[in-house]
Amino acid sequence: MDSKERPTPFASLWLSKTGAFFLSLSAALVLWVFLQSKGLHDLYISTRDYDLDTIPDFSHLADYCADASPISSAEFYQRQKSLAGILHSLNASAYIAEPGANAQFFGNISSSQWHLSERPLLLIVSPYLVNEGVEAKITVVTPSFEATRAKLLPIPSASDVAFAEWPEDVNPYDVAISAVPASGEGRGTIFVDESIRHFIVDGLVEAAPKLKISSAPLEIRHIREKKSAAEIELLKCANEARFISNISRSLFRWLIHSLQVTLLAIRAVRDQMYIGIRESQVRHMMENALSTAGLQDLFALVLFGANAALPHGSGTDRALSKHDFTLIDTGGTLYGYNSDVTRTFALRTSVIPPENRRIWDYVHEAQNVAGDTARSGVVTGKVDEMARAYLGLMGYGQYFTHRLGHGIGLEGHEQPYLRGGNHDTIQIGHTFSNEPGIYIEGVVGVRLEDCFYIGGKGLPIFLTAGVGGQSQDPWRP
Ligand SMILES: *[C@@H]1O[C@H](CO)[C@@H](O)[C@H](O)[C@H]1NC(C)=O
Ligand SMILES: *[C@@H]1O[C@H](CO)[C@@H](O)[C@H](O)[C@H]1NC(C)=O
Ligand SMILES: CC(=O)N[C@H]1CO[C@H](CO)[C@@H](O)[C@@H]1O
Repeated sequence: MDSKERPTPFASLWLSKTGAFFLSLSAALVLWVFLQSKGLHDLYISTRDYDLDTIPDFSHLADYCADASPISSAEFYQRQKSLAGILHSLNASAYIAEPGANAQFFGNISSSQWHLSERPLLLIVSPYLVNEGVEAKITVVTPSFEATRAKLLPIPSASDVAFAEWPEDVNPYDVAISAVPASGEGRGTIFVDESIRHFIVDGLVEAAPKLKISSAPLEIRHIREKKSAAEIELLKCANEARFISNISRSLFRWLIHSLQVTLLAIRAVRDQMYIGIRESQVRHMMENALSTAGLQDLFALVLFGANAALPHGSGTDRALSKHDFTLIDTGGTLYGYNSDVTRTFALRTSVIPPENRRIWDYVHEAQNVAGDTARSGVVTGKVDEMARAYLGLMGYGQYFTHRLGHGIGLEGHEQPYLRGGNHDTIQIGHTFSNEPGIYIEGVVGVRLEDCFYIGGKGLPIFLTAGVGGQSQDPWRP
C-alpha cells in the first residue's frame, strides 16, 4: 500500500538498492582482482592448512619410534677401532673429516651440530698400537675461540679426546698436521673424507708437502656402507613411521597391522584428501604428520598427474583431478638416519585411465624384478639392469630415466648405488632404495620406492616390512 501511495520513495529505494548492488558487485570485483594479485590461492591454502593443523590428530604417531635408541658409545668405539685398523694396515697416519655424514658416523659430529664455515673444525682419527692391538686416537682441531663449544660436542671415544686449537692468526693446517701423530717423521699417508672441502685439502697439502694426502680408499668407505643391527633398527623405524603417517592420512591403510588404525586411516583419507585438493596442501599435511612422528629434516614431494612426470617436481601447485595419480616421495631422519618412501596412488573416487593403470603395474613389477635380483654377491649394476630390461620389454624403457636406487643411512642418498655400470658387490648389511619409475612428460609419472637391506641370509628385506612392505595396487599403497 505504502509503496503504491508513495511511488517516489519506492523508486528511490529501488534505485539505491540497485546502486548498492552494483556498488558491492564492483567492490567484490576489485577485491577479487586484488586477491588474485596477492594470490587468492595462497589465502585459500593457508585457511585449509589451519584446518588440517587442527583437525587431524596424529598424536598416535608420536610413540611409534619412541623406543628407538640412538647409536651407542660402544658402537662408535667399534667404528673407530675398525677405521684405526684399516689406517694401520695401509700405513696411514690419519683420517680427517669435517662435520658431515662421515664425521657423524665416526665421531658423532653432524653438520647440523657444527655448521661449516670458513674456519675449519676437523675430526682426526689416528691409529696407535696397544699390546699388538690397534686403537683409535681422536683429535679435534678447533678455532681457539670456539674451543669451549667444541669441547661440548658429544664425541664418543674410548680414550680422552685431544683438542688442537688454532688462534685466528695461525695457520689451521699447520696445527692439524702437527696434531697427527707420526706425521712429523714424514711417515704415513693422510686420508681425507671424500666430501671434505677442497680448500681444506689445499691447506693440508701446503702445510705438509712431503706427506701423501688423498681421498679415503674403498676400505674406509665400506665401513659405513654395511649397516649394523642398531642402524637397521633406526632405518626401519624411520621408514615405517613415515609409512604410518601416510597410513593415518589414510593413503597407506592396508599396510598397517591394526584394524583400528586402519579404520582411522580410512576415515582420515576420506576426510583429508579429495579431488580438487592442491599439492601444497597435501605436502603440508605430510610434513605435519612426519614431525608428529618425531622425524626431523623432513622433505615431502607431492605431485599430481602429469606433474609427476618430472621426477623431482614441476614448480606448479596442481589441483588433483579425478584422473590423476598422486605421487608422494617423502622422508625425514631419526637420530640422523634417513627414511625415504615413494607411493603413487589413486583415491577411492579416482578414475584412472587404463593406460596409466597399466604403467603402474609395470613399475610395480619392475620393483619385484629388482627385488628378485638383489642378493649378496650380486653386482649392484645388475639389479638396475634387470629392472630396466623388464621395463624395456614392456615398451617403456626410454621412460625410466634415472638409476634404480641409492644407498641410505646417515645420508638420504649414499654409496653404494644401484646404477647400471656400477661394479660394487652387494653385501650383507647394505641398504638401498628400490625405486623404478616411468615418466612420460605431459602425460603421467609413476614411481614406487621402498628401501630394503640385505639381511643375514644375503636376501633383501624391506625396511617397511613391519607395516606391510610394498604397495599392492594403486588403491592399496
Ligand atoms: C651423539 O650426539 C647426540 C646429539 O646429537 C647425543 O644425543 C648422543 O648422546 C651422542 N651419542 C653418544 C654415544 O654420545
Ligand atoms: C706398510 O709398510 C710396510 C713396511 O713399513 C710394508 O711392508 C707394507 O707393504 C706397507 N703396506 C702398505 C699397504 O703400503
Ligand atoms: C598425503 C597425505 O595425506 N599424507 C599424510 C601422511 O600422514 C600424515 C599423518 O597422518 C598426514 O599428516 C599426511 O597428510
